[in-house]
Amino acid sequence: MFWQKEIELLRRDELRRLQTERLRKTVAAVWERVPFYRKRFGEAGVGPEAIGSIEDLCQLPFTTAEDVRRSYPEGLLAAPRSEVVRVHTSSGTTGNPKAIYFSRRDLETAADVMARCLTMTGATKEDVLQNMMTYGLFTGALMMHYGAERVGMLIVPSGPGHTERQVKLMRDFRTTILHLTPSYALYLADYLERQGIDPRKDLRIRIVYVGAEAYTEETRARIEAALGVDVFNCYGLSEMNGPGVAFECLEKSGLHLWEDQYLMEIVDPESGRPLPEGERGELVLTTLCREAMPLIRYRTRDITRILPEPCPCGRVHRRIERISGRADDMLIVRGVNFYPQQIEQVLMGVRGVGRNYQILLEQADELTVRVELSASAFDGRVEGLRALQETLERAIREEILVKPKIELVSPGSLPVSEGKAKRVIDNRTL
Ligand code: DLL
Repeated sequence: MFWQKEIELLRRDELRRLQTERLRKTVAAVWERVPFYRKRFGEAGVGPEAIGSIEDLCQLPFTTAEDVRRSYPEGLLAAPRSEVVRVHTSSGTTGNPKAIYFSRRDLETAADVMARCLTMTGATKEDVLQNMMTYGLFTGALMMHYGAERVGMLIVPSGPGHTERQVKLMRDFRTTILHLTPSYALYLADYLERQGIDPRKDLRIRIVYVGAEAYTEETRARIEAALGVDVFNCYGLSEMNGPGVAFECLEKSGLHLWEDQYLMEIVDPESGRPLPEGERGELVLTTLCREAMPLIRYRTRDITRILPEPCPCGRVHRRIERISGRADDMLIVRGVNFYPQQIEQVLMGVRGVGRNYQILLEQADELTVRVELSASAFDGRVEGLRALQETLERAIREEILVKPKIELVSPGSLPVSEGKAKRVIDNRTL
């Protein structure tokens, strides 16, 4: 099903023409109205006249998260304040958050793009969406909310947490779709199992939208199996409208990135050098339609690759692979580099492992992985647990080339956060 069929099925040459026109307009707008960009372009020795086609994009300088953070609280506004109707913030690990502004038209466009995503997965106005993301400065809940409203769904704006109440709401309002983080989805699955609630019989959920955190295919498989639903991956970031920048279609094999809205590039995360299509690197995005706060060549720090093959669903917008992690999240232990998701991938594929884990880094580069047991493994005998411990030690060492210490803990005993999961605790001092 399509929401904006004429755009979703645009021919590639038509899409290119549209992108070129929008890019030139965006570059001219930031040159004229954003002192930050005029200065940056000047330093790089380029101006709007240098941008004749999308191939010329690489002449423009990058924008980094630090650039956006430094512009707080005014933001990199390209519209008069009187034309701006919303601000969202995205908190970094340190210092000021990033302030992202939207005009009325920006919000309208974002709602339509989100409606495209939802319709693409088979959702209709008959659905009831329980929005379990955080409402507020975070874009996660509100942008989904407006998209679902545009489709005409009944929305239950429950926000996260209070799992007992969530289940009551699901029952009372006959919820068919959930929107939540993967870590909360795992927790919910665990909670239902502990309460003896069978989601297939007792609830009506058929679709789950999961995003805001990196997670693995193994985690998706677990959520689908536990809840008896289809899980679709939703990617986005506040700097680009929040959720719905890229979304999976019914094929569930890569996420269509809406190329009429964003120009994508993949660059080497170290050097910033553009990489050939198909190679894995850092995703860089340029907004094509934003009025209030356009961003040029924004370094997302997210690692992925473009899947160049056409999608059987017919949409021309190219797909990206599931985000495998953030360049900033890479861990270095005893001189070896790896991403936390590599550990998750191993854990979620092993029977006996429950639904939550924590990675601890201590002095002397000691790596400990705390793993919740599944309910059935927890009731098992000690010998079984020792074997499980050895299996995990071996499998993780094979994957990341560092031998971890495995601590098995009881189901539900590790902390669950209401927002994004915090799974890595690094107690090493430099
Ligand atoms: O997390 C927007 C969002 C909300 C996306 C709800 C999807 C669903 P920020 O707080 O600005 O915005 O964080 C953006 O989260 O750069 C990625 O590192 C990570 N991220 C978001 N979605 C995914 C995903 C929202 N599906 C940052 N897979 C991004 C992996 C994701 N990482």
